Amino acid sequence: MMRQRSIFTFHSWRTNVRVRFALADADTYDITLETLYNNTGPSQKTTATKAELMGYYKDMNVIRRMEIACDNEYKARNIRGFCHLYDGQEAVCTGVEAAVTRDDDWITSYRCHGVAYSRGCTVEEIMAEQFGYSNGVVKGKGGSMHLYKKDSNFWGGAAIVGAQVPVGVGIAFANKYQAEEGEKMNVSMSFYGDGAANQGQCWEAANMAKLWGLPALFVIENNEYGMGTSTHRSSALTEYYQQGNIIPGVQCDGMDVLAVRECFRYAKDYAASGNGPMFIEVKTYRYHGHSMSDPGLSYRDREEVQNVRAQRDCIASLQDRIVGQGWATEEELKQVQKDARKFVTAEVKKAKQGSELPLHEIYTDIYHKEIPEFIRGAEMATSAYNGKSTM
Ligand SMILES: Cc1ncc(C[n+]2csc(CCOP(=O)(O)OP(=O)(O)O)c2C)c(N)n1
Ligand SMILES: [Mg+2]
Repeated sequence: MMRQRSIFTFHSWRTNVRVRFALADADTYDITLETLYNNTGPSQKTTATKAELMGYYKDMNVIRRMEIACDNEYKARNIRGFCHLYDGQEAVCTGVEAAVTRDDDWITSYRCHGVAYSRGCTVEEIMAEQFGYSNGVVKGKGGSMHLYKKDSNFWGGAAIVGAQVPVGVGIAFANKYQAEEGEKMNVSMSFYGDGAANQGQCWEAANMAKLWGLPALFVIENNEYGMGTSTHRSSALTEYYQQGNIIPGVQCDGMDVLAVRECFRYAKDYAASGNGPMFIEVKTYRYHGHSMSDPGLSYRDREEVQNVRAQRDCIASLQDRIVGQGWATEEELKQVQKDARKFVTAEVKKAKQGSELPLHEIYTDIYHKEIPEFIRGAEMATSAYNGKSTM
């Protein structure tokens, strides 16, 4: 296994200085981070305990197995509709969750399974949601793209590209509005893709966030493609963390869970302390095609994917660190992988024991003061007038 060095890059337009900071080699976890602004930037070391690393390793394996289970269930036609998988990107959600608290808000795109797991949704709930069953995280009413967990301040799962970004900034506004004077604020993190990053609504939201000094993090998960379009074909600027103009930006290696964690510890503190927003670019990669209907090989070749798997994979590089440190043997880590697989299989089984909600449930969970008279379903059989089927 090739060892990767992890890079933090901080960019300040004010000083127009770009500094690259290398994490120390994989078997030590100290990182040296220097100034971003006014010599007050992240100058710290990081240490990770065995328990932390083993925890991240387990979680990342569970997410990967869960995504493989989604793939299988989709192909078996037990999951229908849109389904976007997150394998390859596991270090992002795992590292972020390790850095922030659940009082901080998180909103993301349709590629939301990993985030939902990190925010505390069970695998059973995530799978059942995709089966359309009532034991799903939102009772089977949302599906793959609309996972939520209100009690962990996880606000979805948005299917419209970029739509979550202004909503996330609205949440940041609420956080500032409701915060006690002088106290640290909860931050609101809007995650979006490289394909969304040049949308007008993202720029507008960033402008407002800066203008009003909101505790907002603009987090671009750069997995190199928006559907089948590579970043180089769609974006004049491919270093997305520089998009903020006068908003500072941070770039981190999204295939390194510790780099993600440190990056978000820093960014959270920056935004929570009243310094305003920050742009973050997390450099990651997705192994699957864009969605289940995309084999993912017409715009990139097999070799590219294989190279990322061989050289940058987030689970393999963490494994390398743990073994290098002598905290576990390869056999022990293989056992963790086996356990994750067994666990996910059992959760899928539990999920399958669920069932669909009755039809009248389409009248509930609607953001409307009174029960509406008419509900239009996908077809006549699922539409209803005054509670009665129109068929
Ligand atoms: C407003 C809008 N335009 C187009 C689409 C179709 N669409 C769905 S995903 C996607 C690509 C987005 O890519 P990116 O932001 O990089 O996210 P990723 O899928 O890589 O996570 C597009 C164009 C959509 N859902 N919404
Ligand atoms: Mg993308």
